[in-house]
Amino acid sequence: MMSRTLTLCCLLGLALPALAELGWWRSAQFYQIYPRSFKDSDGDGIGDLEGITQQLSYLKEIGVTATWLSPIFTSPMADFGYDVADFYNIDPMFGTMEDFDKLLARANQLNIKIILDFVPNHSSDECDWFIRSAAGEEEYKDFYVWHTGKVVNGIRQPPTNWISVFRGSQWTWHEGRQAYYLHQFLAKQPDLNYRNPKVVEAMKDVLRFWLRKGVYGFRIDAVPHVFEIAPDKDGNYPDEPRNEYVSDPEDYSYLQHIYTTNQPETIDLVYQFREVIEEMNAELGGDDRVLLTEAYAPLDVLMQYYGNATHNGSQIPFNFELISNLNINSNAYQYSELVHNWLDNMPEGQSANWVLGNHDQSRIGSRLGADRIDSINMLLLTLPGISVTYQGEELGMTDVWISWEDTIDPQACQSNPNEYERLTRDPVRTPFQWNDQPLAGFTTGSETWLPVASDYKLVNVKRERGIPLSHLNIYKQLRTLRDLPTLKHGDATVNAIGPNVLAIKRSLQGEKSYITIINLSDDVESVNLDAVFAGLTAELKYVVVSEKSLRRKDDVTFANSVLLMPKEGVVLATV
Ligand SMILES: *[C@@H]1O[C@H](CO)[C@@H](O)[C@H](O)[C@H]1NC(C)=O
Ligand SMILES: *[C@@H]1O[C@H](CO)[C@@H](O)[C@H](O)[C@H]1NC(C)=O
Ligand SMILES: *[C@@H]1O[C@H](CO)[C@@H](O)[C@H](O)[C@H]1NC(C)=O
Ligand SMILES: CC(=O)N[C@H]1CO[C@H](CO)[C@@H](O)[C@@H]1O
Ligand SMILES: [Ca+2]
Ligand SMILES: [Ca+2]
Repeated sequence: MMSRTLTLCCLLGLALPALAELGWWRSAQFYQIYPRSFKDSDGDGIGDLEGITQQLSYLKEIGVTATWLSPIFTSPMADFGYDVADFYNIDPMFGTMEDFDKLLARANQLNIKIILDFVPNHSSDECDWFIRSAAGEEEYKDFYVWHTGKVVNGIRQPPTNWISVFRGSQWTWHEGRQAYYLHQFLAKQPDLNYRNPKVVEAMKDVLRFWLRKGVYGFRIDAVPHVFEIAPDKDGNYPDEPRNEYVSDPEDYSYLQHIYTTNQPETIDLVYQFREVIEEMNAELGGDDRVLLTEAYAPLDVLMQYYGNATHNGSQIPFNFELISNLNINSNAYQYSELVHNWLDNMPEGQSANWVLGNHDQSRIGSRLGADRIDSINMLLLTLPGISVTYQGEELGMTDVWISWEDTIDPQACQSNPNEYERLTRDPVRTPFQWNDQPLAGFTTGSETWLPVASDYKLVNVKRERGIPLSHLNIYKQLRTLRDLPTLKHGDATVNAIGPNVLAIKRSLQGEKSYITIINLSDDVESVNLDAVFAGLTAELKYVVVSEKSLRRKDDVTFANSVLLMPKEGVVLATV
């Protein structure tokens, strides 16, 4: 039948029905791979592209729709790849362009979409553009932000008091050009000048290049830092005001960053990047391509990233409400409020997204409590919209303590032995734990770039596959639920039931309702769900339980008295 229809279509010269899946991302499962730490294929102790290709089937196993890779571009690695020297090439540490093509081909076979990390704010100082700019070449001389500084009492000083995210002045003197250049991060990361239209066009070309190769979009890094305030008519910039409560003049928090972050032009740049995405959708056809934006910004600014009346923006402005504001002592009212902050303020027709872990933040188990890992994954995967999981959170990996001597994260290394633990991101970037072999099966070599967690014999993919209620298997069960129409398209009602219990109801006309309830506390109490949610059946069935549960999957309970163990989370369904 099928083939006859096809033949007929062809005979009549009709277009085949579109196979493109528009809006695939609206309820997708995104997974962040930190390539240095995912899988090492050649024994040098550093993860690489071939390693990722080998393990893509694992992503399929846990139901990942799309994976975004932290930077893999040519880089001197002063900031682990967030200092790009060639936006058009792969760093040899990770492999070759051929390896990348193989990764894309394998991902296509498995129907997993590859998203790249795009670092627009700056390049490496070893980037050809910077070298030409520093040399004053006409085409490139305004590719970066240069200023000759000011002279006070006969002494040359940087043009402003601006402080780098990684401590110290944002301005570094360049002998060759005889001027200061701006860098919001390391001196090895000069900021590109987005007030130069040539820079904007050059970066759009970078996007086009990778989209034509077959990636499905970008996660755009550190968007709020892209623009600084425009210089005045004399080419000068204003100083930023102080934060009186901070005394260390080298520390980023010493100043209020009103002129170097979240400038209004940023939003428009995101809209322009989205136009490139649409232009490429039209050129290449097939499934939608997406923009994910990383911005730690006020909620009203984040909502503008989605778009306005006349322009579309980022489909996925990362929602950091939960990651930034929850801590181990947060109560259910706070959880509920943070969830509502996004759902209630999001523009109509957009999709919510939920981020609870990434390469810059302490692990979920370390931040919110190891005994809440399953509950937090239940929250992440049953809230409406897009979920984003950082590698290893599905296994319940926790922070690895690393001494000052062994610390390599530049954000921490630029501080001191007393401060580094607050700043270091090494503990969340340790090698992925595949099995109980030496070095957790991450490498065949004898050492790794960061130490492997000492708990790897207990926390690893191989072992957790064999334990019915392991973190991994609960994660997989939750993933399966997400294919149900109720979880894909249903409404969500989120409520705190007292300070200790958070409840989420998902419902859809004509379908079963699903209720996630999480006990954040250490006390036992029973809840009456009928008092919180309308339209439940008298009895509810357990759909996902955790290792803390006394109940089994498919057991039933009365909706008006559901008992939860300390820190237990479960998913129930109407019958
Ligand atoms: C929407 O964004 C565009 C592009 O940045 C801007 O020109 C326009 O004024 C905005 N419209 C509204 C209603 O804010
Ligand atoms: C935004 O994107 C949607 C979906 O692709 C499209 O229907 C709509 O026309 C776009 N809106 C604007 C203002 O471009
Ligand atoms: C949550 O656990 C605490 C501590 O064991 C207990 O007092 C409380 O009753 C539990 N909550 C529910 C809804 O079961
Ligand atoms: C939030 C943040 O700062 N993210 C990235 C921004 O860019 C710097 C420098 O490239 C990275 O180190 C951060 O991870
Ligand atoms: Ca390697
Ligand atoms: Ca900038």
